Amino acid sequence: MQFDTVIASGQVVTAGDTIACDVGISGGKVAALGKGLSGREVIDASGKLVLPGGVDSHVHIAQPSGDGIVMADDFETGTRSAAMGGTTTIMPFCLQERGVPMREVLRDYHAKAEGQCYVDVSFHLIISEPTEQLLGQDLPALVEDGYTSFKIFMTYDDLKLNDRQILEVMAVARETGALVMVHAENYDAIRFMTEQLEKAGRTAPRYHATSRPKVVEREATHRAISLAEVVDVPVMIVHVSNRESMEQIRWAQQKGLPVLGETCTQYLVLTEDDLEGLGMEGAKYVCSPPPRDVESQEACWEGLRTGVFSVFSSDHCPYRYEDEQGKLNPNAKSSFRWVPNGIPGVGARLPILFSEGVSKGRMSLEQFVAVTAANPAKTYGLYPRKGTIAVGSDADIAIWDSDMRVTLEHRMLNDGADYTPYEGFEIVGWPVMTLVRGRKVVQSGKLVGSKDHGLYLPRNRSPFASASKSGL
Ligand code: DUC
Ligand code: ZN
Ligand code: ZN
Repeated sequence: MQFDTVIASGQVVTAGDTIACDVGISGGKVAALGKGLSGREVIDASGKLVLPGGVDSHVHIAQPSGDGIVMADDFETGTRSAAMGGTTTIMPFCLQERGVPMREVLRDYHAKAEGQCYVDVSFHLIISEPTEQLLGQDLPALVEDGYTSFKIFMTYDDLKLNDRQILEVMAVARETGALVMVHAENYDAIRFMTEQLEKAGRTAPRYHATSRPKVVEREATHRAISLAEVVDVPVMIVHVSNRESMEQIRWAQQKGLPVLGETCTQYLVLTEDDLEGLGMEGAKYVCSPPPRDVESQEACWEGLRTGVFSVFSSDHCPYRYEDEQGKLNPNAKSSFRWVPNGIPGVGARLPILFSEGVSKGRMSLEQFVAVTAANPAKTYGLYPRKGTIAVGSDADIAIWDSDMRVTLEHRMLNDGADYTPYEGFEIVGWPVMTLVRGRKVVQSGKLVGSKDHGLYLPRNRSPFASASKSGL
């Protein structure tokens, strides 16, 4: 039998195993795993690792960001950067601005994404205004249509839900089998701290981190877990930055509660000191929750290694630095409060975790695949189509050279930002080829795909969420 493509003689890694074999691809799917396969095109992967393409389940693309602020990536640049870094599926958020019906929000996002994606894309919803119409009619229908996860915020003026509203959204999630993702930081404490700092003239970017200390995250994490327990619904705590919050999740898991956790690149390799910068340079690292300290980094590694965090994401949320619509907008100098929150990372996520995790012996290859591809795909209802290399799965594959040494430069990431917070990082291990459904999208650092190849993916319900519905 002749396959369309054979990836020959590599080490094929999944979340379960590493096996020396060829991968036969036909019709964009993995059609066979075995030795001596023959194909119309043969890609020699000898000496290389053949991994499932990354699934980045937490990215922000073309998201409304407030007056005069524009996100650095649209779907073309965001998906291009994902592919450069070995990621083949991304899951951006469709943010509901208050007063706008969710269906309208979705129409806009779909229009922005249509024909502009190098990799596959699926959407979470951000709920900022849980009206009766949304809770009673729209969300149940949207879950049926494949929008099976919602993010809610416990902070930010324009997004924050109060505890009552959080309970109401969670109740709908329980009814419909959707998965709730929570941004856990205490709104009032952050406002209080921000006002105190501003009064004291402490307005530089570094005070962003001072204004949201670990305790505001730990308190909100515990509250989110408790509210989910009241409703009896699973919950995913996203972008966890430190030990205290990680330990809230571990405590809940040990109690048998269906609580999931996610951490991100910045919490493994950046610290609050990066916000010091010279002048306004610290704005490049302003994100929420903020990066913490070396002990927090250790805690996040521990959370990944021990399974407290099952998902590792980029939280790619890019704003240009030298830009009036970005980090250096006209208000930013007057206070950190006006520096848009978020940093780019969709392209750097996998190389950094590979280098810091696998190459430095902190995690196995299989663990790397689990937290970057298989678990996000499972958690959000895309598995086994995505996140593994198995017969019948989409042939989304990244071929890695585990010995390749790269000094990271922003230009390699090919996103729409004008910097990377990871500039100059010494990386060992690099994705040398990315295939999406059998088609090459990146080869040797060059974009060779086309932006109409990426598909929109409606999703199944999370197996974690459905399990709870049936009485976990
Ligand atoms: N939350 C995110 O998930 N991303 C960036 C900013 C934020 O607050
Ligand atoms: Zn968030
Ligand atoms: Zn985010």
